[in-house]
Amino acid sequence: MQTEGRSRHFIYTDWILTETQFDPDQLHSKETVFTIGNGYLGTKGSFEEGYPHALPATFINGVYDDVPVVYTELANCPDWLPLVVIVNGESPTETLRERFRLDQGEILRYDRQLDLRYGLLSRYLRWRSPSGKTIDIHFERFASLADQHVLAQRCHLTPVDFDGLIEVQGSINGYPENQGFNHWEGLDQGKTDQGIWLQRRTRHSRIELGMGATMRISGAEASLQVSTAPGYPTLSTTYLAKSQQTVTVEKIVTIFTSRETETPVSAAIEKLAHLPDYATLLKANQQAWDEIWQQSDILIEGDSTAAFAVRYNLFQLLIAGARHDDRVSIPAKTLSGFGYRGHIFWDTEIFMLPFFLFTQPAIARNLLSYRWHTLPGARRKATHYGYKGAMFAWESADTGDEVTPRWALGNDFYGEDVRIWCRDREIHINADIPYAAWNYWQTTGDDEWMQQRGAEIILDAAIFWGSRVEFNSERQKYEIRGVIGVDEYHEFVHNNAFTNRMAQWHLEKAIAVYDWLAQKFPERATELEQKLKLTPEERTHWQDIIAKILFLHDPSTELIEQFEGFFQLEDINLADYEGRDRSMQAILGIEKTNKYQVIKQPDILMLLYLMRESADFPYNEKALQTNWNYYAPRTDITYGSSLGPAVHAILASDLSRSAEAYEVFMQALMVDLEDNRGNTSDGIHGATAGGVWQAVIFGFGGIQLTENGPVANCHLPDGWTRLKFKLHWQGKWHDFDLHKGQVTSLRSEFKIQNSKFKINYPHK
Ligand code: IFM
Repeated sequence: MQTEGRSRHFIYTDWILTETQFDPDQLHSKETVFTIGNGYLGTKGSFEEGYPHALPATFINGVYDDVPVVYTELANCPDWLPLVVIVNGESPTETLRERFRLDQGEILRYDRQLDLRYGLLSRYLRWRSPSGKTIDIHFERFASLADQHVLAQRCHLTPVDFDGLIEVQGSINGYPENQGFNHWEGLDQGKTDQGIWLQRRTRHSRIELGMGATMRISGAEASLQVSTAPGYPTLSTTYLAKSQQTVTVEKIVTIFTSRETETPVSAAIEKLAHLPDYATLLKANQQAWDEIWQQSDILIEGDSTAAFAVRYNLFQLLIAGARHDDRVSIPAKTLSGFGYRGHIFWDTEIFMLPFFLFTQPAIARNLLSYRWHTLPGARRKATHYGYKGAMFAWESADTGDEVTPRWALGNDFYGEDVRIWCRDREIHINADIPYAAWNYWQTTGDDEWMQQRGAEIILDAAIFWGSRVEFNSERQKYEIRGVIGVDEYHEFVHNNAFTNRMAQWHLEKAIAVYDWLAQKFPERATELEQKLKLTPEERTHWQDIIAKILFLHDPSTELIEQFEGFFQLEDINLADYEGRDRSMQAILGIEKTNKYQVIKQPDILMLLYLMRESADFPYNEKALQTNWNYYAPRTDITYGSSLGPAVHAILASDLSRSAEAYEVFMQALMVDLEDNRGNTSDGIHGATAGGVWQAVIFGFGGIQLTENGPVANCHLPDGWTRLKFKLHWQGKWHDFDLHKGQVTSLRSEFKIQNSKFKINYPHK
């Protein structure tokens, strides 16, 4: 049975998002929402025919090029979308040529649909031209999941009330821009028997790109013309259209870069020559998507908006995760926008990765291997700052060198520029990446990856901590001073509990990995000892840090101080600011915010969440309750970071605060569909999408990982009657089909008695 939800902007059915009205004011956010892709590239939902101020964009993962201030960015690639329809007069001599576009004439029907099941974007239009000719136009496009180098478009054209000439032009636009900056230099272009091709190269990184395009027409007699306007090769066809008769135009595009082949243009031309028709390509694409959804789908019954929107968030992750490339990761804004310039943050490992880990482990492995490939950059960063080992970039791109901009430029003529300190101080990422690598290993049992790649990540990043901590002889404690924690509202703090505990946890695991390696793969252990200059003294040093690192924790109440002096800061009652539409930092300013107990995103609570599977400090029921009571009311959850709401949803759910959990969950869930932070035009919030998956699985599904596999202890929100999904764990699929109040894992039939707080991953 199909269910339907509605919002201000959309109709949601199980798999299909429908927009029934075009609103030019939302042009850019909707370009993001209707992004399609296949893990190799992402293409925004811009219109085939163009629109004033539109920002069409296609990002191929890994295709970075230099740019001032932010160092490097994903280069917007030549646009494969242009498909222009021109309604001519009744004879070739008649001069009236009316180009279909939505800012002219009259829109009599408009439906834009994204079918998540197959990654298919379509538009159904009835348009009356300024001179009164009415035509039905149905566009369709997909980026093939079956073959990542193939992109396909189809257009059905049916004149409603006229006979006459119709011209269709399909082009590749070789002049794409990144906010006014063109990364491409033209190398060559041409035509073949099959169509047109274009060769471009990025200006600095010198990545070559080859594209080919062909067009086919059915339902009318027509020939193809080729025009090779510089940088804008075009195929066009003109036919005599008859009222009520449908003609179909297909445009197929192939695309390669020198990241995959030495001869991208030849590869594109060669592939084009051997491709079947659109319908066959579509079928292969559908089969590929069927397989993906079999593993990754979540079925929700009883809440049609959530049912669709959860799938929407998963879809956005699935089209961003590389299947065939382990040298790329997923940028914070996925492959769907210019925001953060395609840079990669902890968002990937901590928020997005778990979804892949439990449903598409091969993609998880690729994402983590990206960090292994970028270790040389992380080592350069450590050396630059005077530390040892690997210091992962806060913002990373192709090489792993730090690419966080030093300054954010002020908008107003006389305002100050803002120094961005995250590159220097937000170092918790150095434990977040090893945390993800360890969890990958524990969840998959992939010893091969661990010994070849994971161990090097974990050990070299641990060496960094060994050189970064400072021993305070008065306190007889190790400290980590001068950091930014997860809560970025406080920019220079000492002994942030999240950073200290994650570093400690990391060192514990580094020792476990080191010992495991020495026992199971002694040659690799020796190799790494030599390469990383890893000595027995270093191991002893790690043990000492583990034993003596400082935590500001009151064991009688379990309250943890977020960092030294946090409790002395001026307190704040966020309720006094009710009705605001901005973050507290925007209201108070950076300086003043630093002085208040107001938090941008869960920090202590994030730590409790990440440590929930660990038997020891600081996760226990009392700690969760106490710290929730203290920190949740001081967190700028709605206007601070978009990473916060999903985490609050999970913890609120654990604390049986169901209504609250659902409320914040919906903030995360609808962040892009409803553009509830007003910045969807910058791209999809990838971390939020990953957080949504975790909130459903670990929050509402109550999944815990026991020695016998994942077990559910669900607490479904009101209205949810069913929650169904599967998880891959230790080489087996575990199916869950949950109904309110149920405690079960279908496959393992394993029941638990409230053992939530004492569960360990199986140790190697
Ligand atoms: O990584 C996040 C950070 O935690 C909060 N600011 C935005 C970044 C990118 O999403």
